[in-house]
Amino acid sequence: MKIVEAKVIVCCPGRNFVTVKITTEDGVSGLGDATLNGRELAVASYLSEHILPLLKGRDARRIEDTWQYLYKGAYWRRGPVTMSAIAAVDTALWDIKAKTANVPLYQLLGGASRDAVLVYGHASGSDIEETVKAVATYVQLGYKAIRAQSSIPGLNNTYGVGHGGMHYEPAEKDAPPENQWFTEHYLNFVPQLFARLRKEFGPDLQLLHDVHHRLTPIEAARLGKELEPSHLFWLEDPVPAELQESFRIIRQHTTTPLAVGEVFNSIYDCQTLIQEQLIDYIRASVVHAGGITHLRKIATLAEIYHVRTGSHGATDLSPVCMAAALHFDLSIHNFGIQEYMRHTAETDAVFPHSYTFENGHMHPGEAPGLGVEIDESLAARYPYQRAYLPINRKLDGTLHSW
Ligand code: KDG
Ligand code: MG
Repeated sequence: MKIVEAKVIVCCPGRNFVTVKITTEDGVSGLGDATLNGRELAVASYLSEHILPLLKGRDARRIEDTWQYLYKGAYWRRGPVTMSAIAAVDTALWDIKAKTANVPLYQLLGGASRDAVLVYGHASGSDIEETVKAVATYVQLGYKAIRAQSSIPGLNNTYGVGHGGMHYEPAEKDAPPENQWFTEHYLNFVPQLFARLRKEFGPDLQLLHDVHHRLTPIEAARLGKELEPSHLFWLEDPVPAELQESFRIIRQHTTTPLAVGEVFNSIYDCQTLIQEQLIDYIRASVVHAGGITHLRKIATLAEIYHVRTGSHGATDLSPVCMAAALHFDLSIHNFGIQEYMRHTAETDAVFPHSYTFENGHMHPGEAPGLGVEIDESLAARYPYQRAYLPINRKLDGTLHSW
């Protein structure tokens, strides 16, 4: 089954998305997401200049071999640009394989391990009481798990706080917005927020929080310890994780479960974290961690060490990635939770899909393949717009992790 066409589609229905579309000689097409927020055109160019010309004439059925060909064949390994590009091709080939077999992708991945996939939504507010109201809105919508973020008193802008409504996109046009950071304010505030949320919503609601890489290991240890009475589902990205060993310090001090991995692109980024059981949830995603083929290997390693998955699912991951993630989540045994940030109506119109949300859970649907398509003529009406993620500075001006 030869590949006859492979192209990259860049569009901006509210935010930028990079999509690969591969078509075979018998007219079956598959899609893959290659979006890397703030660096979209680097991946688009890697695909169109270096990868897509290699695909024509290849057998679309040879998914593992194509993955190895693109990974080992480049000589230069890993990295978010390379791995997102490989991921998109890999996802499109899985889509084609499942469409050809006339089954939803999860059936090829071993079938359903559960009825539906637990997801968490994002609630945020400008202070504690507004965040309580935002969490209540998600509870009313049926969510069983909710991430809570709040503005920090005294800081002009804080990661994770939306501008009202359910859609949040931190990237802004033309130049990176600037956030402010002061660790002591943050560390004093967050335990108060979660104590209030527990008091309001009781013990059953699953509560999550994203530190977004902004603490040192010993600061993260303090936060984890102080959050223990609030029984978080997880504390995410407590420190930047280039240094995997730094999690040993956090782990020695707290029983708050830890999640990490949304910026990882390879199994080698989380090998120590998993094998030393330094984390509880691995958040690597289909799009940034080499596609279904590579993410399955990460999940299998994690399963041996009692680490569960919790894939990244922010709005910069397109509906194509969301669909792929849901098939993956439904099928693997050590699934934990899936992040679900709703896309805007414009995005959903460009990417019609069969996945659904009900009662705090999602299902990928029963359409053959991924169950998501792209309306190319609608996509063409939304051309690419350069946008940058924010940067973060301490109050004295020092650049800090965002
Ligand atoms: O592009 C960056 C976002 O995907 C990231 O900031 C979102 O941390 C994030 C999350 O947990 O969804
Ligand atoms: Mg995060």
